Amino acid sequence: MLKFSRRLGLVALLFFALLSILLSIPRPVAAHSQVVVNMTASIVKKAADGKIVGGWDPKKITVTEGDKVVIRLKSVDVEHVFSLEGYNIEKDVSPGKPVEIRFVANKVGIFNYHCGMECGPLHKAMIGQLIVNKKG
Ligand SMILES: [Cu+2]
Repeated sequence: MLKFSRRLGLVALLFFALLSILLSIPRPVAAHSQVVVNMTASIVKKAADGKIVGGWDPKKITVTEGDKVVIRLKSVDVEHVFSLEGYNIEKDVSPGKPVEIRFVANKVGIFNYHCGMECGPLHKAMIGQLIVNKKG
């Protein structure tokens, strides 16, 4: 009987030793968040009322340094090329063929995106901005 309780004590000791080791293992720090942007591309045009319409939608993306950015891009009319300065990203998008652009926002600042393809007379107005704010 004594032998049995000694063995039980040993098992309990081992159990608590293991438990304390497991609890002392540092857990990974909260990962950077993922930012998903659903974006459409369309030819920039002058509407009937004179307003300029189309281009990238959204025209502004704001993230925090370290964020994982996913841009789900689709074109609603012709082929466009999403070109993001500073990050060396160029991605073709054709109507009916959505694409996904993934990158980590590891550079702080304001970066312009434009269309890398002559897509219409107001093609140069097809611009937007990625704003990467410093963390903390
Ligand atoms: Cu374009």
